[in-house]
Amino acid sequence: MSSVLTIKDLTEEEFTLPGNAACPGCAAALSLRIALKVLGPKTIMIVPASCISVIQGYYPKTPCRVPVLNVAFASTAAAGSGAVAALELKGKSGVKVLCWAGDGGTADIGLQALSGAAERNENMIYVCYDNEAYMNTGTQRSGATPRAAFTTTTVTGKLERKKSVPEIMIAHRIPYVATACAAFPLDFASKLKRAESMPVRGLKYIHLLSPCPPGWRFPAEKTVEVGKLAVMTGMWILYEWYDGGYNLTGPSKALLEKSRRRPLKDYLSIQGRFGHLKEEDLESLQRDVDEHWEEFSKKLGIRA
Ligand SMILES: Cc1ncc(C[n+]2csc(CCOP(=O)(O)OP(=O)(O)O)c2C)c(N)n1
Ligand code: SF4
Ligand SMILES: [Mg+2]
Repeated sequence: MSSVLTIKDLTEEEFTLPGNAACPGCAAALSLRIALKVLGPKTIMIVPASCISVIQGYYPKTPCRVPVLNVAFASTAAAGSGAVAALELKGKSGVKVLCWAGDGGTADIGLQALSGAAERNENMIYVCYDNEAYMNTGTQRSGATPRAAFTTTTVTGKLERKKSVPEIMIAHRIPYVATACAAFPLDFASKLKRAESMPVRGLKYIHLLSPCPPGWRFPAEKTVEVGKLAVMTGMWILYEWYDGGYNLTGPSKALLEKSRRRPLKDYLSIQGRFGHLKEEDLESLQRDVDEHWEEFSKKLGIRA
């Protein structure tokens, strides 16, 4: 596997242009900018209904300098599979297919199409930008919304736990699965580069935590701070899975020991969506994080 990219490895050329419809502080728009710098102009994007479908353009304008196929909400991975097949039939090599879908479009309505594409091991990259709710339609809960978070359909806090799509993808035994966070763009860029340059054909999946100021209820200038806290508190673990084994990446490498992790409260208390929580709720969520790490640490070093 190649090493971690530095800022000098990213081209100064821009493939998403300013003046688009993203909210100030939108991590999804920031990450898309980075992603297209890594993948370059020979990329076809497949985008379902979501904030990104709005950001990539109100017809006839678009900020994206690559072709974008807008598809129905459930069909991202199916449409991506079709694009891969069409490119192969036309004998066009070197063109990358990038599916870029939200958590609603991935963890919920698009999951069967994604599972089918993973089982067929379609030769494409799939990024789920996870802002942990259906943001484009006004912050309804999704399968990826974390427990206790306020959304407009969980007004006293979500009761269920977050669904782990990366673990579901690992169960499909595709060549590459990783998590990333928009606040660590070079970690994300390195993972995309790895996914792109792997010699083996097949589906590469990256699950990108993408803080959303209006949906998570924090000021727009705090996007990177919130994303960093998600990782530093251990709420979000940065890892890769390939060749049957897990590796921690970025700052998560140093967080196996509980004492090195920031208290979860630091992450929760700066977001309005967790503003209703009492001390005992915070303690219960902290226990979830600690248990998750304990479970996760047992998988490290095992290759099967
Ligand atoms: C079949 C269908 N149901 C509902 C919608 C309405 N809709 C458009 S975008 C969206 C939310 C998408 O959520 P997510 O995938 O998490 O992306 P985000 O908006 O958060 O970026 C919904 C429900 C739709 N376009 N098609
Ligand atoms: S609602 Fe959130 S994800 Fe959607 S454009 Fe605004 S900041 Fe980005
Ligand atoms: Mg979403």
